[in-house]
Amino acid sequence: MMAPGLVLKWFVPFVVLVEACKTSALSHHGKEKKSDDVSVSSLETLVQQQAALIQTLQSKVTALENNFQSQLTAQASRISTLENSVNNAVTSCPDGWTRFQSSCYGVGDEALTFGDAQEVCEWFGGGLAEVESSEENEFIKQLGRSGGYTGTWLGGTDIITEGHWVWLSSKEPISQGFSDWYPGQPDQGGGDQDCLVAWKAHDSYRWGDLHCFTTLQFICYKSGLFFSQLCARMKTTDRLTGVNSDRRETDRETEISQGLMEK
Ligand SMILES: [Ca+2]
Ligand SMILES: [Ca+2]
Repeated sequence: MMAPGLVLKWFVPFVVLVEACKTSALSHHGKEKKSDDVSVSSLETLVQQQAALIQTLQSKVTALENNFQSQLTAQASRISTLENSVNNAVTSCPDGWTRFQSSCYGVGDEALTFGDAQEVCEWFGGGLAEVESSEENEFIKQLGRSGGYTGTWLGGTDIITEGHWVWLSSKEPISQGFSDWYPGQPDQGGGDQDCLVAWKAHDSYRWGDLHCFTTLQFICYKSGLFFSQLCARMKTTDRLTGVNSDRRETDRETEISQGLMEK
């Protein structure tokens, strides 16, 4: 049996050693926990930084989109202005016709049936006016008001299929685009009202249907003389600038263009 003194001699250091190990273990565990806390904190910081970066990028993308949209709008406006300028510069109408945008409008002052009116418009390379926009409609109404006519024929009919109104030249349904029917029209009033009229009594020339053999004044429409006028201007410019021998090739190109246009 071990002597008590010897027991104490070995037991006390053993207890001290065990306690030291416990302390060491706790200390090590604390370091791990601290290390985990640092990692989580770093990740949170990183996530916050990334979120801020995404927000910054989104703001830049939005700014770019707005800038692009405003530039697009500005360019569209410039193109529209340019188109109008070109149309104004090169569109000309026959004497007695009135230009609106790139088209010409002639008022038939003599009262004719719808069919005769269309035929007269065709003599001039056009047809009865077909309305595509409220602006054009207002322009045409004004032509009627200027003459004080009871009504003016326009180029629409449902003579082939009752109720199916189409434009004469395009054969497109009137219902697919702009229209200005007076309330209650078309009404086939009295039967067989198959031709389109801008009627004075309809709130100052809103549309109605009417018997095609009624005789009325009429509005003709034809395209502006864009290409022929443009070619004439090119030739005039050449004459004015005295460009002849130095531009034989260009003249040749002009001749080819004219040839193509005449076909
Ligand atoms: Ca009808
Ligand atoms: Ca009617």
